[in-house]
Amino acid sequence: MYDVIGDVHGHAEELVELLERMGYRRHGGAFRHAERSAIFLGDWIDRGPEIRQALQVVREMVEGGSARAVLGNHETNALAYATPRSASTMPRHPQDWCRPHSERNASIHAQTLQQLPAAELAGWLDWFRTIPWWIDLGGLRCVHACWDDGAMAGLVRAFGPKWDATPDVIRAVHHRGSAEAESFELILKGREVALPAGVTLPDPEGHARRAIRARWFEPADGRTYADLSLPARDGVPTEPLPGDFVTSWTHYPAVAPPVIVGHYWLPPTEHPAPLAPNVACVDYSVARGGRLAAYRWDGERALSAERFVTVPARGSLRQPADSIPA
Ligand SMILES: [Mn+2]
Repeated sequence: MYDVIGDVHGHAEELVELLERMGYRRHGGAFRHAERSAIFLGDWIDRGPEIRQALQVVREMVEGGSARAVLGNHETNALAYATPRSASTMPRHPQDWCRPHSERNASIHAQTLQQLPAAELAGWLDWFRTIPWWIDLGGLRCVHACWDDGAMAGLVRAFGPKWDATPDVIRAVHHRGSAEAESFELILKGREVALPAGVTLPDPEGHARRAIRARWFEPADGRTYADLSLPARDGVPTEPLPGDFVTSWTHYPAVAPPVIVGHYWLPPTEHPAPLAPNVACVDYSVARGGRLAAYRWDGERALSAERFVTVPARGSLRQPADSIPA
């Protein structure tokens, strides 16, 4: 059975503590468990103090056969940051990269660029290329942000049943307005809801956002913006969602297999619970002084609050949330 581990963001010490708490021990060059294996949900890089060590723990387990992994948006962003928008001309401006080298994007990626020399980072990027964007085990589904059968089918049509995230694939999923870009955004970054005209909310870095992340596993009819906000937060309008939005909305069915995701920076708690009977999130914001979390899946169809394990961020006193570099 599987232990599904949320966003690590360079917090290797907490990752080792979590693995040890779940009975994993290092031998033969990787952490292993006698009866279980791990699934990592991506977002190993950026923000935290020990990015290299976090990557090493994950990669050793994947290569040693004691874990599987899916990519997070921070890894695909790192690939896009290093990929010229054009296959034939060298980038000359910040926007000539698939992920523009803007001040905001550079600051989000800064810890990775500082901690890993360029040649070393290139090696990690080549490894990221080989990692899938989702895993379907039949009874359990794992993806970084959102399970969407239509988006996944579209990517398979575009790239084949299994692909490496080559520079051409990265360019295709960053070609603005393309179906591939839309599908990629959906599964790696989640479904968003545009806020009413004129309304903005600050994102964690303080940038004004005109959309919120949405509970993609719930119906929208009769709901307000605040009802669909993931996580719930102050300032989200409590007015009903517009009719055209409601009619175009599709959601993950309640009868579909359980899905475990990371990505959502949920407010830390010692008592995590599933978001729905068939959806759980294991991102409890370790990189903002929260907790690193895992869900221990034993084949159940209805997910249970009792299956979460968390460890607190070690650096939470050293590094209060508002001092963490964006
Ligand atoms: Mn993420």
